[in-house]
Amino acid sequence: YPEIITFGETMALMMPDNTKGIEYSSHFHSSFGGAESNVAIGVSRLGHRVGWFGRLGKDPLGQMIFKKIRGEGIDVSRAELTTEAPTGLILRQVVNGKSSVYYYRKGSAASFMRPEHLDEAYIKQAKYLHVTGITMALSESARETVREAVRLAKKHGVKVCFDPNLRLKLWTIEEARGVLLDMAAQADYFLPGLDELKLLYETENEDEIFAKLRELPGRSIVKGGDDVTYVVEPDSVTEVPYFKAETVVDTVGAGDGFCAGFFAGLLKGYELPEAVRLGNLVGCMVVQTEGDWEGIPTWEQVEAFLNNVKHVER
Ligand code: KDG
Repeated sequence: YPEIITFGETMALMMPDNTKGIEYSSHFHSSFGGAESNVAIGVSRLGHRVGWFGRLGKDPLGQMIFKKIRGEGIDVSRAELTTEAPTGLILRQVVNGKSSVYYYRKGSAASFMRPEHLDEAYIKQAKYLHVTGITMALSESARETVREAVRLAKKHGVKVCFDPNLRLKLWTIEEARGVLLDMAAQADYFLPGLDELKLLYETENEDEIFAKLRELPGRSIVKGGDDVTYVVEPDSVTEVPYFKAETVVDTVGAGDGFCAGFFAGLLKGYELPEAVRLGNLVGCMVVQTEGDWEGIPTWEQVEAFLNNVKHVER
């Protein structure tokens, strides 16, 4: 049985293999992406049992995603391929060093997710449930599904981890604010980025932000500080320094890599700052590779890095 369960929308991802932009490209690299499945891939590579579910279209893109997620050793027994609607698609380009995404996901299979799709017995046996604000932005029924999953988790003492993952291409800050802050107040671990908090709390003042976080019942782990991640507890704020990336190739997926490392740390029984340190390390490794999840290390690679084991070429 999975130690941690996550669910959400995973989309096919197409990206030009150059920097001319989508409009002028005829060759595309095909992959897939979704914040929750990125996290699941990370937790699995770091040596833990993880379940991911969501609805995919019963179409070639859905089949591709399903097989690849399963191929990462993730339990997909509750995922469903449906003829109800197609698999969502995301196009991404990097032009002049600026990364942009274009979504083709309105009316996708995942947006038809409903509370009835949840399996209480499955959620009940996990230690952690991970949900994100992206799912809450997809549709009213997907939002209700997140709320119901959290209710079930709480009923059974499963700890709730919530990453707001604010996506302003999916909803406005006015629509998102109340929904995300309400969920933050229910989480055992709230995992926002500092820039998201500035928008959610409508202030640039970090002391004010930390004061608000301290009022939440759970712990907050704040990503995206200048060179630290913050652990906010009722009576303290701890700074956990970043690892230095040699080269930054692609920052997308860094937050998901962080979450994966952090959850793996929790599952290994680490104290909070130590789990955050593992999150920082995984995030640092992800930004050095192109792609959302491709660069997430295995546990062996983490150990090799920490023990300064030299790479043997041949
Ligand atoms: O965190 C990376 C995700 O943003 C990416 O994989 C796609 O889930 C995604 C989204 O909705 O933007």
